[in-house]
Formats: sequence, structure tokens, C-alpha cells
Amino acid sequence: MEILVNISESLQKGKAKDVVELVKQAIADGIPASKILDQGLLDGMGKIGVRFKNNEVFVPEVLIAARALNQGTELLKQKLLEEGVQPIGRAIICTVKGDLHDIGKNLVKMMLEGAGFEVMDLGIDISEDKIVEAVREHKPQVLLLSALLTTTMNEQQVVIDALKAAGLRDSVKIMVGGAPISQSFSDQIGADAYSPDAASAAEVARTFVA
Ligand code: B1M
Repeated sequence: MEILVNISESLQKGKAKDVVELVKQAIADGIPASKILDQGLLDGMGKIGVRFKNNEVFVPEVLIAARALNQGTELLKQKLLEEGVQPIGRAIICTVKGDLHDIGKNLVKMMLEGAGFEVMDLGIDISEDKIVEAVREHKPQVLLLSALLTTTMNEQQVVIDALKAAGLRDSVKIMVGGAPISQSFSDQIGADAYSPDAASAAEVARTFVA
């Protein structure tokens, strides 16, 4: 449907106003909200994710596209509830204790939302105790930990140990990422997956709820 292609393309260009107008038009045309979401907004965000991964677009373009995505989904929320559309899964994300970097984490969050997850963002500088509590209370399928400093990357291990001690380790898939993190570090600390960038994080998270 042409209007869905236009939504996707406007989103990729970061044209939030056009996205809003087109989404309103699509709703008025009687297109189901789930279709507008999947074939319009999420299609656009998915394509931006691929181009970001290939270094064809950069952080500002992703942030602008994500703003357009948010404005579009805001219009669809009520309709989606009425149609009974469920998120594909629940994820918790944060930057670990002692670390204030959140640009990468926010990108990962946006990609996860773009992939259809309900994402709870605990924020930055989050202690293992708070993470354990959040996992206990909200029972996510996926927990994503971001660390940007060599001095805070070991906090990811601390979180995994705390989840083990709380008997919650096997209740959640743990993904780690951030500039100093590698596959071998992820293996060493017993995480379930490492992702080098936001787009692949969303792809891997999807496999955990498939
Ligand atoms: Co700081 N900082 N910083 N910093 N900072 C770095 C990380 C650093 C490499 C700069 C440098 O020295 N060259 C260096 C770390 C050195 C090291 O540990 N080896 C550093 C330092 C030293 C510091 C301070 C200690 C500086 C000081 O005060 N002396 C201090 C620490 C504060 C703290 O956290 N306690 C500090 C502070 C800051 C600012 C507050 C000023 C600011 C952060 C603002 C913010 O985030 N709101 C800042 C910034 C901006 C940077 C740089 C310049 C940029 C980081 C960034 O946002 N990149 C950074 C240098 C650099 O990377 N060029 C630097 C863009 C972002 C999209 O990439 O976060 O890597 P990134 O995320 C990627 C992937 O890593 C991945 O996906 C993202 C997108 O694809 N990813 C995940 C990230 N999290 C993931 C989680 C996942 C999966 C993938 O879950 C599974």
C-alpha cells in the first residue's frame, strides 16, 4: 500500500511532521493500526537500523528517525490497544553502576522498541541491587546492560553474579554491549549474548522471544 511505503520513507528521512500526517491519514482510511505499525513505522525503523549498521547513516539520523517513530506510535497506541496487539516481549535496559554514558543505550532502546519490544529503561549508573529488583518485579525476557568504560565493564559481571545469588539468572536472557565489550568478555562473564551495535542487539533480542 502506497501510504505505508510513504510512512516508512518519511520516517527514514526523519520527517516527523509528514509521518504524523500520513499515520493520521492511514487511520482515517481504515488501515489496521498493526499494519501501519509493522509495514510503515517499524519497516522504516528497521531499514534505518540496517543502514546505521552499515555506516550509511549516523547517530543524529537514527535519533531523528526515532523521534518520528515515537510520534507515529503515539497516535497508534489507543488503536493498538483496541486491536489487542501485544508487544513481542519485555526488555529491561540500563547503563551499569558508575557509568553515565547513555547515547548508545538509548539507541539500543529505540531499536528494541522498533522491533516491537516493550522496553523498561532504568537509566544510567544503575546498581546490581536495583537491576535484581527490576528483574524480580517485571520479569523481562531480556536484560540489556551497557557499559562504556573499562572501569565499569566489570559491573556487568557483578550484575550476573547478583542475579545468580537471587536465583533469577535463568529467568532472563542477559545481553551485554558498549564500546569496551567484546564477545570474549561476554563469554567470560557468562552473558547470553554480546552485540556490537544497536541494530544487531535488537535482532538478537528478537531471537530470544521467537
Ligand atoms: Co566519556 N569516555 N567519559 N563521556 N565518552 C568515552 C567512552 C572514552 C572512550 C573517551 C576517550 O577517552 N577516548 C573514555 C573511556 C575510556 C575507557 O574507559 N577506556 C571516556 C571517559 C574516560 C569518560 C570520563 C571518565 C571522562 C572524565 O570525566 N575524565 C567520564 C566518565 C563519566 C562516567 O560515566 N562516570 C566521561 C563522561 C562523558 C560525558 C558525560 C561527557 C559524555 C556522555 C554523555 C552521555 O552519554 N549522555 C561522554 C561521551 C559522549 C563519550 C564519547 C565521546 C562518546 C560516547 C558515545 O556516546 N558514543 C566516548 C568516546 C567515543 O566513543 N568516541 C567517551 C556514541 C554511541 C552511539 O556509541 O555508546 O559505543 P556507544 O554505543 C554503541 C555500541 O557500543 C553499542 O550500540 C551503540 C550504537 O550502535 N552499545 C550496545 C552500547 N550499549 C549497548 C548495550 C547493548 C548492546 C549494544 O546491550 C546488549
